[in-house]
Amino acid sequence: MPDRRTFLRTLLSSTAALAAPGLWAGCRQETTDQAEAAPPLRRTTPTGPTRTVRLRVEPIEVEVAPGRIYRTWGYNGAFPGPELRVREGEQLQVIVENFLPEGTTIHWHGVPVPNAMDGVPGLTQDPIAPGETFTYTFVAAPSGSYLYHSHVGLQLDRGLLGALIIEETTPHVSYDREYTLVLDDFLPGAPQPLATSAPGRPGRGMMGRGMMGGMRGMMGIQMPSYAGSLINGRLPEAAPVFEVRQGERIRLRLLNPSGASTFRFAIDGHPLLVTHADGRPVEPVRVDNLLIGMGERYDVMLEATNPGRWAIVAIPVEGTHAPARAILHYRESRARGLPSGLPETLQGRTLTYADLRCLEMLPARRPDRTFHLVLSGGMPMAPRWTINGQAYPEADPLEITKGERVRFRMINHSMMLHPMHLHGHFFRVGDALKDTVLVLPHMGRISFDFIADNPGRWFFHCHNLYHLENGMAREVRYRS
Ligand SMILES: [Cu+2]
Repeated sequence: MPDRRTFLRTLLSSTAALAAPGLWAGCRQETTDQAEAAPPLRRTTPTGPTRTVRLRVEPIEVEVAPGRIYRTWGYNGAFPGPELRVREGEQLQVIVENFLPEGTTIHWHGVPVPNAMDGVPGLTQDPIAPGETFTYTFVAAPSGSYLYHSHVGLQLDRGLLGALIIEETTPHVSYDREYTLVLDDFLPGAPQPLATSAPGRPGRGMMGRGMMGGMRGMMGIQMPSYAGSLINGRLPEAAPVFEVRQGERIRLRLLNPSGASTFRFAIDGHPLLVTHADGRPVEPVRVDNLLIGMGERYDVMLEATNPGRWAIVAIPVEGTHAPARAILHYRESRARGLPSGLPETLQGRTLTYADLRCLEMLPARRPDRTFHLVLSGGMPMAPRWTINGQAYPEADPLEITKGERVRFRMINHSMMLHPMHLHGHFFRVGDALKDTVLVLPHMGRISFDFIADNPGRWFFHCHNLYHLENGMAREVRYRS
């Protein structure tokens, strides 16, 4: 039996391995027969034991840097919330107790759960009232790196977020050690809705930093007043240290549950071998850095072959808040302190969606239904963010029928990034399966297809919390 590293090499070097029955099927030339033979991504019957987790949602205090206390909300006293880790196929039962002064829900971002477990207030459930308890139950499948977070108002930007890891039974890549990196923007106070200001007059909640704030407001960029960026809840002054040994292969799970920040991520001295996008396995692709939007996840493999103490950075690409920093430290290294400067790998090759080749399938066929969706907003005096001119909840549902292949074609008429997220389904963008996709500003276009195989009332929205809160969302509704 070859070890997993040998298996990976075989996979990379041999197209025969890709075509082996029951192993992997390339996602570009599939037939309907092959699609039926592949294991379903969505599962309703558990193949493992039930795991029960209790989450207390409560006001907490956390130390984001030495002596810097952050009063916020969290799960089980922690920010980010505790990492939930289960095996693929297990039944996950999460008992949520609400100790907040207002209602809350939990959304299992990326997991195609049954509709009633999706945690969207007004669509799939009423908020869990203060003092009340609600139990979410679903099969933990398919494997992948996911998020859980509140879907009520701006609560996500108040610390109600965490990582949900569903471990593979048989990973397609081998590694010696793994770490989870939760990238976030740091808002010291309670989040406030953003008001769009008149030209030249920075408004409340805007990046009110003199001329720059006003300029950016005029240019259609609206951001909350973030005081920095975090990795695993820590500012650079308390940068987390990820220890490795020379020769090890490290799996990093990069998650971006932030309120309004797309990050450019890089590690000095080390390229990144991208192995999963939004939890779905891809043919490993080597890059120097990557962009990760709100709601997106990437798993990357790192070969620890360059001893030292290296900077890990996540730089916000919109807004003026400072980057997040962490440290990659080789046990053999005597270096101390926070590596200064920016990684040279920021200058190298950036991952694009065209680089991603999924190892799973969506049947190849023409769409049965296509929606053309124009994303707009950020204009002075017009605070709404819209899809085809409508702002949720005053917006028509996008109606689909079970069994259809549905195509969403999006164009971004605004000056900000929109990470568009579909609940309850994976979609195919290029040759990748994802659940969140960045639509670039200034007339950026992208389209994705999905199979309508999970009936219910599903949310489709921008994962920039402030765009969502100002209307950039639709219900995707199955006709009964
Ligand atoms: Cu947006």
